[in-house]
This record gives sequence, C-alpha cells and structure tokens, in this order.
Amino acid sequence: MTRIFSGIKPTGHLTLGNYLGAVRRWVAEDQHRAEALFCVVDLHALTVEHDPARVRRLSRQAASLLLAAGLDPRLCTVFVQSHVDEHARLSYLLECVATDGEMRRMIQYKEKSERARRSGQSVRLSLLTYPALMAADILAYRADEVPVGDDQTQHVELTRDLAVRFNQKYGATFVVPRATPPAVAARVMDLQDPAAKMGKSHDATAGIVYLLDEPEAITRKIMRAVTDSEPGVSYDPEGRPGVANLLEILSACTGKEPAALAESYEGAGVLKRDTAEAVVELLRPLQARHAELAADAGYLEEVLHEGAARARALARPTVDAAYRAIGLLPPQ
Ligand code: AQP
Repeated sequence: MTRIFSGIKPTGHLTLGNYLGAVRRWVAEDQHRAEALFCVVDLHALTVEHDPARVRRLSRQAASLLLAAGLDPRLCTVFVQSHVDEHARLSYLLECVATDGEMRRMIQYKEKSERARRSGQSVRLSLLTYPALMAADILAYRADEVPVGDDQTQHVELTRDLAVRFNQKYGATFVVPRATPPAVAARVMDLQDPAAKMGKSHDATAGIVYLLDEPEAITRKIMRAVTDSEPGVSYDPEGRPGVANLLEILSACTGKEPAALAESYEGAGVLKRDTAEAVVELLRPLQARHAELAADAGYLEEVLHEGAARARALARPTVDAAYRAIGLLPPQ
C-alpha cells in the first residue's frame, strides 16, 4: 500500500494557504487511499527565534486543527515529531551524507536567514540543517509520497537525492519519495503582497487569512486584498497576481477553473465579495469542530499518544537499519 507522510510547522497560526495547499487534500484524499502519517513538526519550529510556551501552544492547536479539518485517527496517524526520537536520530545520519553546499542552496534557508539578519537576529545552525531533519521525517517512514505545497518541493528533491546517495553508498535502506503538489492552490499568496506566499510566520498579518479568524476578519482581509488598476477581471498570474490569487482561492473553494470564473466577473469588488463568502463557508465547519474539540483536551492527548506509538513502531526498524548500514555498532 502507498505510504504518505506530511507535516506542518507550529511556527504560527495555521493559514488558508496551509489548508488549501496541504491539509484539505490530506483529509479528502490521502487518508482514504493510503497509509498516511501526518505530523506536527515541532522540532522545525526551533530553527528560528521562538518562545517555548508559544511553540507548545501552537503545537497543540495545530494538532487540534488537523482533527477539526477532518483527519480521522482511525484512518491515519496523527502525531507530534518530538514524541518520536527516530526523527532526530536519523537526521544526524543524513547530515553525514549531505553537503554544506546543497543545504546553502535551499531557497527557504536563503529567505529565512536573510529575514533573521534583517531583524538583527543571529541565524541558527539548525535553519541550515533543517532539510536533513525534514528528509529524516520522510525517509524514516519509507514514505512513497509527500503531499506538500509548491514551497516545499525543493526540500523533497533534496530528500530524494539524500535517499539515493545513502542507498548507493551503504546499501538499499530508504524508499525514494516523491512530492505531490496539489493541482490548485499549490501556492496561496499574501492578500497584501501577491508576490509573497501567504505564510503563517510573517509579521504583517493583514494579508493572511488564519483558519481560526472570525468571519468578519476573513471578509475584511479579502475585501481589502491588493489587486491592480486594470478594469475587469482576467486570469493572468504573471500580469495580475492579486486578481489571480483571488480567482485561485475561489477556484479551490468552488471546484471551478480560475479562467472560467474570471469570465463571470466584471469587477474585482464582486469577485472579492464572493471569495470572502466562499472562504467563510469553507472554514465554518472546521471552526465549529475545533471549538468542540477544545472542550475535550483528553481526546487530543489520547490521539497524539497513540499516534506517536504507531509512528515509533513504523520508524524504528528503518532507522535501526540505517544505523547498521552506515557503520555503527548495534547496542549489545
Ligand atoms: N501559502 C501557501 N500556499 C499553499 N501551500 C502552503 N503551505 C504553506 N503555505 C502555503 C503548505 O502547508 C504545509 C505546511 O506548511 P509548513 O508548516 O511547512 O510551512 P509554512 O506554513 O510555510 O510555515 P513557515 O515556513 O513557518 O512560515 P513562513 O512560510 O511564513 O515562513 C506544507 O505542505 C506547505 O507547502
């Protein structure tokens, strides 16, 4: 059976980008058609300046939102990365097959290290080595597919390279996975800056729709989305990125093609209004379920406890095999 692994970082409140680009498909397709593992990758949240209490809170919230969105622990495994030691164990081995040059080429490293420097912070070494940990997340489970948004495909490519290199040098140990980006909404853009990805850790929040935003806030943010001064509505991601972003969001909500949707609008105002309504309706059930789950903390704890046990049992044989293959003496 196909095995799927994907994760979400507790570096901020989950956004519409996370939902449309990743979580929605995990819920609607992946958990039904494959053996799927979904992980709150909390170790990744430590690669940038962080507040410990906030990371803990966001980890719990992210797990709860995954369940609220419809991940069903009877169909898939939901767990927290740091609860399964195999991720960190394998990450070190992969650092030993990766090169410093390939880590430095990662776009996210360039962008986030630049962001840290601009705000006067030092760049953590883990920000550079983080793709080895992400590769470990995937390879430990011998995952075949990694459903991620566009921004993560470079890291999955690196994971493939590391798996192939390890297998060639030390013997067949890992499955070589592939990224499976979604057909629509692979990159939802910031409503105030359509050149930038809608990202949960960004400081300027006016262009970011969070999954737990009130309907009024969602409507306000979408109605104030930056478009352009051209009359009418057309689907032109290069020339009219703000309008294209709205059309893609509406397309992801309605299932209609962005270009076909564009033909039914004469002005950006009505497009914004319909997009806001569609997003509010899309998120309504998720928000209601999240409120229910918040009243039952025991359930979440139980799901995460069982999820970690299942994940550990799957990861351990592969990671042990990698330790042996690379030349480490097994404990007696
Ligand atoms: N804007 C987006 N459009 C489509 N997919 C997206 N994803 C993230 N943003 C968008 C996908 O959501 C999954 C989990 O993302 P993540 O937690 O690894 O990363 P992030 O949300 O991008 O958070 P960061 O890196 O903490 O924040 P930023 O980017 O703000 O610096 C992934 O499958 C991702 O592709």
